[in-house]
Amino acid sequence: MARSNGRDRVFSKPLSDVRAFEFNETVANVFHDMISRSVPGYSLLLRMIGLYADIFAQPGSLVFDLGCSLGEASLVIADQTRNIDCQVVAVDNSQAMIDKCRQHRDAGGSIEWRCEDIRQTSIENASMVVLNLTLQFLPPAQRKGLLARIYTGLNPGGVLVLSEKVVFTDATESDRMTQLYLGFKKTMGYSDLEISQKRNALEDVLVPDSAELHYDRLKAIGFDEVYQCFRGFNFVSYLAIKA
Ligand code: GEK
Repeated sequence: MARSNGRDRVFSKPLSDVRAFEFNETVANVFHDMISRSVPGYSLLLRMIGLYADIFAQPGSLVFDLGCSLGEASLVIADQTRNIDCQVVAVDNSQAMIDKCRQHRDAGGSIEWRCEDIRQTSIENASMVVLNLTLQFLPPAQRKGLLARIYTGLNPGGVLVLSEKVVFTDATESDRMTQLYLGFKKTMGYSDLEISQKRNALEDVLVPDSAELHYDRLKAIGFDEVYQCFRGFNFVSYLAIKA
């Protein structure tokens, strides 16, 4: 698989001015390492997405990977559905990410890579939609609208996979999860400086919702079954099924 294998050192040197985080070429070049060392259970999440594709992808349908970054989930889905006549549509609004995805073309012949804002993506005839750590980057007020469009565009029996960083309403749980997540990042080789500079860069860029809000919103939109299938500290993943 064509992949960027650089080590993430984006925040390793003291920065006089920590700018808002962007998915630019510098980040795209090291993104596999960055996300693998920053999201507890990232590789398991990808395996779970493959399993869902195996169970839920329908012949003749579309499978959307919204905010695909380097296309890791898309490649897993394409591999899992290679014997099913379905089309994977992978969307990201970072040109740097999509340029790298297009290098995967040989590996994933059935993937359509689109540089597009997911708020503009028309969702229809979908058996599966993946928002793996993407919704958290949309302005909070626009999240329900996108989820509702996804629900409308899903075929009966279709699923949404929603993975997110979350915040906690209980102060004790919030402090404990922050402590554990900090510890996790250190075990993954990040320094205190890297952790704090990245946290500053993500302020107002990655705005997490609470787990309760996610669950209630998915149910309010109409999803018939909503399951939290994964949790790693302050990261969760839901499987939301349209009957
Ligand atoms: C994975 N899903 O490896 N339109 C399109 N793309 C967007 C938008 C938008 N409005 N906002 C953010 N993005 C991937 C990981 S990363 C998660 C997803 C992270 C894109 C953004 O460019 C980036 O590539 C991705 O969403 C979020 O399974 O970095 O924590």
